[in-house]
Amino acid sequence: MQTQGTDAVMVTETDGTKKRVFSGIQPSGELHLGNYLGAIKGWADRQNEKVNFFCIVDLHAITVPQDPETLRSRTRSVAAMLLASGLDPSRCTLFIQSHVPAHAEGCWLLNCVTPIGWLERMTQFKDKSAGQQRVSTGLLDYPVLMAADIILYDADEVPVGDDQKQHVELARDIASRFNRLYGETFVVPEPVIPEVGARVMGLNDPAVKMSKTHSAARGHAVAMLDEPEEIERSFRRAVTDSGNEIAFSDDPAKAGVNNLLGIYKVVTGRSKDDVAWDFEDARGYGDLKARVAEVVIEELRPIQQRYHRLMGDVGELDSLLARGAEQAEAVSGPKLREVKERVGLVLPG
Ligand code: ATP
Ligand code: LTN
Repeated sequence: MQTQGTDAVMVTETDGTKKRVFSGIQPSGELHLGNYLGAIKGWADRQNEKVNFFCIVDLHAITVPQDPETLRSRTRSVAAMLLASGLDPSRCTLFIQSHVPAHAEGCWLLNCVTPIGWLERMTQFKDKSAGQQRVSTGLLDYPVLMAADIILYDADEVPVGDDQKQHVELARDIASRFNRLYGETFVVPEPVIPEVGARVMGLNDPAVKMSKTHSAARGHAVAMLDEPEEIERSFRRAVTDSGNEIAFSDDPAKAGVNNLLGIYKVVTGRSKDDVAWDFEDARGYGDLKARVAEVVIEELRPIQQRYHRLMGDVGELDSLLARGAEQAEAVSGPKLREVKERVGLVLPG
């Protein structure tokens, strides 16, 4: 497939000085504040500095059972939410993973150089397969597909929450192994983990990361589309401790307050010291919770408005995603051909 139009060239071209960034998000549930603060906001904020590829990883989502219609509508909904959160198609390539066949094909080629023991050791595989009656081969292979996503674009940096660091390290191992076996082919990527916001914890249990998987539990997550009253209620119910000290802390007993301060810090973009100043006059945890809820509501309000506008024109959304897939194909397609050549496949004439 050829890249068409000037837009496509502008966002994928690199003069060699700008780093390439690749990241992905699963359309496996309703997006929440953890996804936004730990991933999406950072992607949007840094679009100008790098050459960016952002992928909605539907092939990863189906490694566990999904209802087909729900998956389809969530995939579009995630795309709209990413755009509403500030991803700008003129400054990044946003696309759906299954629209670019190089990802699945690349995964197969990389499978053939990946020792199975590397996959059996992955903590996400152990967590997601524990206690399940049926575990798909896809779930075990998940990190190899993720490695293909990243290294087919010669990504230098992979911004992710700290839960995904092990997968990026595996992508590094796979890239290095392929390079050793077949000669220099791939850039070895680095994970980039935001310091605060890397792990937003559940409001109902600050020992567990906020996740789509647990979103159904009452008071666990703030969904990106929650109404202001719902957001206030979730923060009001947030689990804290029996003390009254409002300070950042590594003490597990203070994890609830630490989480609330971390959320406030990332949303407002202030330093830790400034956050401490902001709460000097706070009247207890009730006040802390109300103020955090307020900044979150104000952050989400314009995003929600833009989201509803985008979802009102699915045709336009689909054509944006089609353009993204063309741009992605223009980069990953030639890389895939190089990989095939290196391993000894006959390329179609
Ligand atoms: P699941 O429950 O299906 O694993 P998830 O909510 O963890 O989903 P992902 O699709 O796995 O979300 O993650 C998308 C991005 O959001 C990743 O970069 C991930 O690291 C980040 N992320 C997810 N949850 C959090 C969180 N609680 N805090 C910070 N970042 C997060
Ligand atoms: N496994 C990641 C999603 C993901 C991804 C990627 C992230 C799939 N492919 C490539 C970064 C780069 C997750 O669940 N957050």
